[in-house]
Amino acid sequence: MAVVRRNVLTDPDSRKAYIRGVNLLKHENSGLSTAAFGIPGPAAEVRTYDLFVIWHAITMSTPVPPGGNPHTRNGAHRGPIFLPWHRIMLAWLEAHLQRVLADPDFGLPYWDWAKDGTPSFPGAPVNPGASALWANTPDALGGEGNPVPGGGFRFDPNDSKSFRVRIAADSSGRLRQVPDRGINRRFGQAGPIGSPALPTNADVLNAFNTLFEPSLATYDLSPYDRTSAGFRNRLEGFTGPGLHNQVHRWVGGDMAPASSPNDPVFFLHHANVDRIWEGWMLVNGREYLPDMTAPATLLGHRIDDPMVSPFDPSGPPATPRSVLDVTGTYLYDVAVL
Ligand SMILES: [Cu+2]
Repeated sequence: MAVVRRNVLTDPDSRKAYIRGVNLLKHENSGLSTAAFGIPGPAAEVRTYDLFVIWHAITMSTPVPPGGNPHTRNGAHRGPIFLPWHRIMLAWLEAHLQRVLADPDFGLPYWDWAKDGTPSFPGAPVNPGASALWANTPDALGGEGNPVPGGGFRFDPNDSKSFRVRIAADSSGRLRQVPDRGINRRFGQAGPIGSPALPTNADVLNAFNTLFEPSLATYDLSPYDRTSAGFRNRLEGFTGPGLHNQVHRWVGGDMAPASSPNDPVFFLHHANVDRIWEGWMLVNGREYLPDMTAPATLLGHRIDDPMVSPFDPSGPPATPRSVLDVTGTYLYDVAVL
């Protein structure tokens, strides 16, 4: 039976369960150490939740092809693999949450950020930071600040079970152990790494408007990198208004660098990105490009390629094709269109 992924703003039960589960995974030793991942400093136990931070940062700094520039294309971003790679990442986290919550029916909730970015009537003021998502109460994510002052992931130096960031990427993307600290958020900053606004409902709908932009009917296009036309890059945000990238920039702080899964809103954000991709496939078919006739320089991004840096080497090799239809595993309560 497929689990249902629900709207985190309107489903307090899934929100509370998510907060509880993430805190459990933050406190659970994975059995792996920082040394196993080449992270400098004395070997320290890696918590299960922090494995996701490490996988993300390492894959993001792995160029495709090898020797290339990870800012042009890497093992998880700036290419067609972006959506399948994050789909698998979310499925792994969801499975771990189901385990620690002892609830096989738990579905990862999603954050419909465009709802918070859209005025309730034309010309009305928009204040996404006032969304109930960011309340400083234990059943919400806490607001902005360094560290965030409250919420279910508040850092308490005197409580070893409280949420704490232990590993983070430096400005060059390399992972470092950091003294235990809380999450940092800076909403709506201007400038090149910030964004004063969230995407709007119109921005999301326009990503489906193939009359306006015919390439949006195609999943991805050559050269399959950060310069491509097509739907994937529109949703990733290097073309058009910025969708996925813009949300990272609007939240700011720990959501900006390669270690962005340090902020648990990462997974709620990416569940919504995944929901938009699912909506695109419902309209345009479960189509993926490139196929295996593409050159080997795209290894890791072609439809039957195992992904670069798989999450769990003991699991079956994940390929884009294997995650195009996940309707037997999970469904969204509301389709995006
Ligand atoms: Cu990512």
